[in-house]
Amino acid sequence: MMVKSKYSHPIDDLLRLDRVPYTWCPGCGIGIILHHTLRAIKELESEGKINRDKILFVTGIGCTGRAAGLVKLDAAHVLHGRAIPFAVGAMLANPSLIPIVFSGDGDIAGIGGNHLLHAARRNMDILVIMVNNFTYALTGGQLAPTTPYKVYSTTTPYGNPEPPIDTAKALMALDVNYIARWSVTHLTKIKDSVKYALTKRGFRFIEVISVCPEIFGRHIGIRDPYQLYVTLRKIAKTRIKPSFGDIKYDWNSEITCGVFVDRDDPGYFDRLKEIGVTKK
Ligand SMILES: Cc1ncc(C[n+]2csc(CCOP(=O)(O)OP(=O)(O)O)c2C)c(N)n1
Ligand code: SF4
Repeated sequence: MMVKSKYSHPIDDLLRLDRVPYTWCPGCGIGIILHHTLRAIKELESEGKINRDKILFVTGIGCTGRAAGLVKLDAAHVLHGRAIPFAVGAMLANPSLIPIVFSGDGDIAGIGGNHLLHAARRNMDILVIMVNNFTYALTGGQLAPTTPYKVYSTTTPYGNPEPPIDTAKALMALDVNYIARWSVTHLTKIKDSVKYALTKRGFRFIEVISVCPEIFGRHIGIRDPYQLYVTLRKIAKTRIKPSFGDIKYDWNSEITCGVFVDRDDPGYFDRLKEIGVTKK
């Protein structure tokens, strides 16, 4: 049932208001990240740099994945871990599309990790926004490859014995055009970064550290959303052009944020033209 509101919001026209109230828990960071992603689209549109009808918004499965059903854009809510290959396939069929993959850390770096790796290796012309809440939230808090060392999860009741993957840092080994990491406390940075990345070619990866008070917060003993934001604000340190060695992914000390890579190498479609598969 549509909930009518007397209030309007600048991104209302990019949202399916008939889906309100959304199912995200109070204090969840995903809505904030989605909001700033949509604001980036809106600003680019008002500057005449993007046509929303060309955007293909793809999510996998998870709390983050629910975003596909909430946006008023061409959107696809696909199999768990398969948002990247879906976006790539759609783009290969119609290169005029602007694919945005918006999904969780489990979806992108866990089950979809192999797709991530190879889309990055190809410098494929897509933007991937990975919402990292350190857990498989939708399914109740199992261990993700991104879960910090020693932290409780429902599948590691004695604490996580595995070192986590720093996804953004790992992608630096491949020649992609853009890698940035922010936290959900960096509102303008998220918006500006998405805006900038959408104007670039090649593979672009933005990780946003989110807060999940319901699952991850409970697992680390911080249920209060406000306290989680305060804690994250202290840990998420922005550094200007950090070197590989400077980048940290440690919940107990620092999760380095900032732009890690920004280059303009030929993307996959440029290389198709270069070898004569498609017209110049
Ligand atoms: C092939 C397959 N395996 C497992 C699942 C169960 N499953 C649904 S969502 C999910 C993990 C979600 O975690 P993440 O991608 O990090 O998203 P979040 O819910 O944290 O936003 C899993 C394992 C599934 N739907 N499909
Ligand atoms: S379980 Fe966590 S990630 Fe999922 S909606 Fe609730 S707070 Fe957000």
